[in-house]
Amino acid sequence: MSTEIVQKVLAGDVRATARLLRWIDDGRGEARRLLKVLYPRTGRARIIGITGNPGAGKSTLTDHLIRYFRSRDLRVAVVAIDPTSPFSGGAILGDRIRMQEHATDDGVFIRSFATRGHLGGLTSTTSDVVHALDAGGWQVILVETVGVGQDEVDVQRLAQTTVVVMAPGMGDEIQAIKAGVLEIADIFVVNKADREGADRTVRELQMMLDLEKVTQAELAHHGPVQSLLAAAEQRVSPAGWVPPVLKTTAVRGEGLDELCRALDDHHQVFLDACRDPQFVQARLRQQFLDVFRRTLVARGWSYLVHEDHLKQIVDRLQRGEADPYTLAEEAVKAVGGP
Ligand SMILES: Nc1nc2c(ncn2[C@@H]2O[C@H](COP(=O)(O)OP(=O)(O)O)[C@@H](O)[C@H]2O)c(=O)[nH]1
Ligand SMILES: [Mg+2]
Repeated sequence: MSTEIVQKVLAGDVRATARLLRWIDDGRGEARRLLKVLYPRTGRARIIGITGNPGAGKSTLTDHLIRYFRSRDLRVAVVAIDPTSPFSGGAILGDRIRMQEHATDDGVFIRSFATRGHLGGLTSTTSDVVHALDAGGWQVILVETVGVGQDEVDVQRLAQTTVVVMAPGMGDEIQAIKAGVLEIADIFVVNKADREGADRTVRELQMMLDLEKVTQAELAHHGPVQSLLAAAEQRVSPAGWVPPVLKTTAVRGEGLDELCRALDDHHQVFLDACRDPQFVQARLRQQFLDVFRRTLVARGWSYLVHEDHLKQIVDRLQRGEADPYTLAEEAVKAVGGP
């Protein structure tokens, strides 16, 4: 049964792919088994992240990008992680009608997922979704996320190129620093250039980018675990790329040529960087740490809910028999696993 779905996913079968993505999203063990089989077929897709606050214009831009890549005859998949996305039916009618243009094109695959927040640290499975699509031969994968949560930042680390979309007068600028989006952006887009304040937002961004360079240079000295965590947090991106700040008016298709050119330029820089084995190793290490962290947390959590383990621990705490540090270490030892 599972070999059949694997074959279908590899052949780009839309229904089988949709089923696998649902399994991934539901966190079914079966999905992980299939991902293991699919993994050797990954690594071919061009993965582009598009992140920014709700309403910034991500989906409108994505719509143009789909058309751009389709005009080059590439198979395009869109993964939207955004409860307000038109793909999930949460937006105004006009957007949804516009998206239907792609519904009849079998070279386009669009799926949306709701953000789930940080349920017990079980972070998003979006990278698994991307891997499945990559194995299925989708040549361009556009991942639209709302760039505020850790989940989203995690996803964008997987992307080869990340576009951060902002709109003037939305308070995006402050948000940007908070969510660390400056660090993940390869290209900044100030959309809604038809609105007042676009030039000011561009200027402010440019100033913040200059500041960022300074703070990065003075990153502190850490112990080995902190260094590992810091490395896991940091996005691996090609050295020497200076993120451009572009202006677009997505509703009118203005500035899109420049955006597409910047995407292609960055893609080339990324491909060049991949000729350096150390760069590839850094990316692989990061991908592993992501899977490792999720495996660890999932194992730990299922141990706690299994056979009332958590209750037993809390009972012992309540009776004053042990401290939480010792109990946590004992629990970790017990988790072990095959
Ligand atoms: N004025 C103006 N509105 C835009 C522009 N781009 C998108 N919008 C509108 O802004 C709203 C949100 O766009 P959407 O693409 O759904 O944003 P998302 O939430 O970031 O995906 C929609 O009503 C769009 O039509 C633009 O360049 N100028
Ligand atoms: Mg959207």
